[in-house]
Amino acid sequence: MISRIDLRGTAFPEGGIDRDLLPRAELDVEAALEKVRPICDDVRHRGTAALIDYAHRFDGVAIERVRVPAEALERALAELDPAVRAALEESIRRARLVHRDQRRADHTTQVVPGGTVTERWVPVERVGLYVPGGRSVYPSSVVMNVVPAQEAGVGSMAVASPPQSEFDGLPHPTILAACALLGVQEVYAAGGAQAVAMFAYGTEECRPVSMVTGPGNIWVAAAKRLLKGRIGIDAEAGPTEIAILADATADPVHVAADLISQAEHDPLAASVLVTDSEELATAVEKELEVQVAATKHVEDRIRPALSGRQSGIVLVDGLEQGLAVVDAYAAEHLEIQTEDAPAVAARVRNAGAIFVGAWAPVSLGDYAAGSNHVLPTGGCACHSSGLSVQSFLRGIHVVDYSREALAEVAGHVVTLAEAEDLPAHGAAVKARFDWKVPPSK
Ligand code: HSO
Ligand code: ZN
Repeated sequence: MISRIDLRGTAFPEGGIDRDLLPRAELDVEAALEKVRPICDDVRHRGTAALIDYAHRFDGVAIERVRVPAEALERALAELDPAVRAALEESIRRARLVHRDQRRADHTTQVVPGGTVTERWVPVERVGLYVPGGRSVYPSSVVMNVVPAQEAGVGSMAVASPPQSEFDGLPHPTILAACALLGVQEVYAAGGAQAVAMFAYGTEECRPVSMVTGPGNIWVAAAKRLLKGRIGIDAEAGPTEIAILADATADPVHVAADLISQAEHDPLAASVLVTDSEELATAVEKELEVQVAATKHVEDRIRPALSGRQSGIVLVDGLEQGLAVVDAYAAEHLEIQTEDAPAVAARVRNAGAIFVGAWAPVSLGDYAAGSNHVLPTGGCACHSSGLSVQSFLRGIHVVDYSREALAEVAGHVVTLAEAEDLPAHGAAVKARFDWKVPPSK
């Protein structure tokens, strides 16, 4: 079901191995851009009327308004299964603990006597959070988007999720209940590119936002890419990925279960095992057959995901090569199931999140570790981080210099301005000293 890539005996170059040797799904967001452009323009010009038309065309529902009434949110919370409510509350509590600790304090650096630069952290004023609602209805993703925004101090927040025909054109009730539980009152029944356009341009019902975050399908990713600049966005979220670096000490039952857990998301999901143990590889292959047969979503997602060219078992000569492979792969989620897992985990450079040892499966992080599950995919973990409080803050440099402090450096400013052939820059300093610039020390 899952293919093998044997890198044993391959020479690993100094700068790391070629990423193209490793399995990975490709998502052609570029090709989707031209399709979403007219949709975004239409929402820009016709607002709510366009959103109602798209709800009909893409979601098969007739709606009269896009904003979800407050009563619908209250009802969804009242009707939420108490066990799901308790689990969501615990998930929120743990996420708050972690994200609260991410808050940054303003910091002032005294550069010279009388000259300071303060880095002031200011939350984005208003954000739009996209929550998918097609194949995937994830109230946990509401938690993972809303909690960091709230802990960053974002004052105004709106959620959009596609209208569902079986729920009278409202978003899925569990999504609504999660919003209500988190105190989010502004929710819209809008999905796809049109929802991102609603947030970016605003409509009669929805005030424009400064930033849009949250996972979504290829249309959502394309709209975010198209409207980036007008709005800030988080990293584009592609199909989910799990990589496991394991040695002979790993339990094949756990390894197989964890590979299947993320394959369950999407036929394009990637499950990659990197190991130096041929015995483990064989045991995991056998275990996958057994466990896959006993789970749900087998034919539509798990089998295609595991047998797709984005998944595989990579055999390496040892831990050093294994680390080189997982660093080159830069997985969204990386599990370390080896001897002395904390020491191995400490050596990993590239991963969205690292799960250490036998008792930290990715599913724990998906729901209730306290960590965030909106993480960089597609190799972006080599340059980007997952969603955090920091994602919703801007650092503003506040420059405060006295006359004496400016005088001390004025000569250097004038010199550099002249070197760049920008004499007016220098003049702005000279004018303050009656054009007689004090020489810099
Ligand atoms: N593993 C997904 C998040 C998720 N899992 C939501 C379950 N629900 C991407 O990190
Ligand atoms: Zn998951």
